[in-house]
Amino acid sequence: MNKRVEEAINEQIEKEAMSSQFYLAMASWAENNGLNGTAKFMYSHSDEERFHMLKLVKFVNERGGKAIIPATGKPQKEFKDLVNVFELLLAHEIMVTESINNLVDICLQEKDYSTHNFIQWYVSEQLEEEALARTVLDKLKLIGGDKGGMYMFDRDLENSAIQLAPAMTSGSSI
Ligand code: OFO
Repeated sequence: MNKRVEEAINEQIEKEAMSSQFYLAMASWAENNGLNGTAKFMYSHSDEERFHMLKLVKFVNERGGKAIIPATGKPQKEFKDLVNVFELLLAHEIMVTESINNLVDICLQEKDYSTHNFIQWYVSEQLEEEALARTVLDKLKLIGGDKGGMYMFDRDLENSAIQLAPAMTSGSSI
């Protein structure tokens, strides 16, 4: 496997692992603050990020490279409120999108067209994740501090968490 591409994918593996841990910390915070729907959504999201990481690990190893399993730093454990949680999530996803774009760029420079093809799945995934985070943030801003609105929001997120799980398994095989 092309060394430069391998290194870039290993960096991406680390970012997906960081994403998984970050969303797990958000899930735990939400659970401790009575936001069970949000917690469920974040637990599913964390699992999804782990799936993204595993898919890359297997791809590198199957192509004759060596996937490096990263240690990740401790994610923050306190958040101001739900708006803060989703603002951080969106900022994180924007960073991940930039990283995926950089990976696409490296594949093209190295003329690694099969990896380029494989990475397109991540390009679409990032589009969806950023759009979802923006939609959620818009909703939260509309609700403002309204308690009834927050209750409904948390319940709605619980339902979207239920929808995330099948997409994770049917989207693409590892
Ligand atoms: Fe892996 O998609 Fe978010 O980070």
